[in-house]
Amino acid sequence: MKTLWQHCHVASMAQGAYSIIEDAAIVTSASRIEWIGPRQALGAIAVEHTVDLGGAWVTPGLIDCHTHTVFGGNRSGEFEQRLQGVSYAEIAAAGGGIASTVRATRAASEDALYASALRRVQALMRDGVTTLEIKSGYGLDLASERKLLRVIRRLGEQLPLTVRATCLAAHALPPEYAGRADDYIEHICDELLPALAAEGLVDAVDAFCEYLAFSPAQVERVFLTARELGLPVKLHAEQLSSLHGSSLAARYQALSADHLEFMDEADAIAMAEAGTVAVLLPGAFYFLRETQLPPMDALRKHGVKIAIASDLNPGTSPALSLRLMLNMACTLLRMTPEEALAGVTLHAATALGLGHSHGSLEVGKVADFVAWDIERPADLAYWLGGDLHKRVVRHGIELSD
Ligand code: DI6
Ligand code: FE
Repeated sequence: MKTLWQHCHVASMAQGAYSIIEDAAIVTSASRIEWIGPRQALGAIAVEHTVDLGGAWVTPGLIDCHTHTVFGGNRSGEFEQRLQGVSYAEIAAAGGGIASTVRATRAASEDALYASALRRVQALMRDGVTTLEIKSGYGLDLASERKLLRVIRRLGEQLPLTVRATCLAAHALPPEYAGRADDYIEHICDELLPALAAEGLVDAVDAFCEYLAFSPAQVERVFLTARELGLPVKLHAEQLSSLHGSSLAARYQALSADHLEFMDEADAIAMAEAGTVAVLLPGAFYFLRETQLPPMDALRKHGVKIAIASDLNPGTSPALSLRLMLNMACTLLRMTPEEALAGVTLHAATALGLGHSHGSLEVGKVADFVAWDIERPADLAYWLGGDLHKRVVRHGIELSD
């Protein structure tokens, strides 16, 4: 089916800039963009449908490239405790933190995990998200990680949404491996990852490189296994301290290194050379009341592509709005609204290995876009959450509200 979408302005985000086309037209053919440009340059064309977008601003569908959306329970009780002065270390020593989410996740059925994640995914979709990455990492054993990845696959099958599944088995040390981190890494490399990859449940492999999680040497073993399995890698790096995980990620041509508050200029140079995207997570920065900013000047100076994501997770970023993250990227990380929008479109697509097909509105790419009832593109980073009036098109088909 061929459709002409007109009476709109476009911020195509080609090359990661607004690339504005005023009074634009878009022609979609089945799920792809066949033509895009100024309306008066289109000429006569035979289409089956014409849609009047009422003067809306059209952007690519938003892409949330780093989330932990599937988990059991939540940690609002810990949030209350922390506000009363109980420290993270005390909460963790009492069995809280990631360990409590792992317990709740292991105990939950696949259907219960699906139902709770569905609500969160629907919240993200109300913000114009059409592509979503979701990590496992709260199961930490083969059966439980499989359960999470199956829920992630099911979300992608049931919803009008492109979902990428990342295996984050190396997120934390499960209790049955206490004091034996190397043995757990060996289990991931020898059994868990090969099995889940063979089942077609994994699109990419991630790990948490941190003094309270896994060392660069342990992460490297996971990366080598991913390479043998033909899977791309990503890394949680430099969130709380500088272990140069981001440089390690670059050495393995990682799609992205994420968090990065404590990275340095040498890490930025390594990432730029490898084309590894910097995924910044302003929700976690805010929720942890972090004061160390990622080195924005070094990232810009060396031309590292910067993506923004929600990091939606129960411990450090219970963020249900990607547009709110745009605002925080501007207010907290000092990004411009244009950089922030590129961070949830083209650069987020690249961080998922989808830069060739998603993330900008160009001929041949998928027709995933949002027509926003706004005055100018910066409005997307300006409003603090809320439900902006919009129409969402995925694969050339308008979704009902
Ligand atoms: N970094 C984070 O901020 C989260 N995971 C990670 O690797 C924390 C996850 C949690 O506390 O549940
Ligand atoms: Fe994360």
